[in-house]
Amino acid sequence: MGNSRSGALSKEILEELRLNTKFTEEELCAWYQSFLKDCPSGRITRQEFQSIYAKCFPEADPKAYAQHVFRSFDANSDGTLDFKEYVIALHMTSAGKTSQKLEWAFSLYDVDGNGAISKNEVLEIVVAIFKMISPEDAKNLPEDENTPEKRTEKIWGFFGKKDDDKLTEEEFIEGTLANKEILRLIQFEPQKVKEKLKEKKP
Ligand SMILES: [Ca+2]
Ligand SMILES: [Ca+2]
Repeated sequence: MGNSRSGALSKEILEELRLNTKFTEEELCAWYQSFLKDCPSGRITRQEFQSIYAKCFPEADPKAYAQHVFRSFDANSDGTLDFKEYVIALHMTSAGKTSQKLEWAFSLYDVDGNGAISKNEVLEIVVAIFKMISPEDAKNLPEDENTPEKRTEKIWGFFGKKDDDKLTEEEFIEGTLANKEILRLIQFEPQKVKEKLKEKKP
């Protein structure tokens, strides 16, 4: 950790990031320098993360969604995002393979982190997603998915689960890969946020 203060990435972290993402050593080092400029502490706090979302969605209420995304990125649950968590998160949600994106989606939906998704957890995330949808776009949603409750019913129905059933990670990923409709319903593509976060790249 001493290394991060001197402005260089430790060899271990660099190597791990190089193996797990498509970024080169040069890219990662340059990126780290600009990350430190924006976050001199080397960490993004929950509040900072939320304010990025708030700037991107001034018309919406992105607080709940930002909280859930932050939780899913904070791999060691210490309440901050360090450079490694930040790079892996960006890689998984933008450049990663579909299976990596779905692994991330699973962790987003597994709100209590117990390794399974309940119908209530689906509802909790869908409610957060709905707060991000502008009233204009909400008007155009199909009748059977224009409230969080209806959309949750539809998602849960696709998985063929009873109300008290749980979804394992495997079921979640297989179901989503097999059915494009589920994929469409579970996601909110925060394109603007991704662009905003990527601006930190050199
Ligand atoms: Ca962390
Ligand atoms: Ca759970």
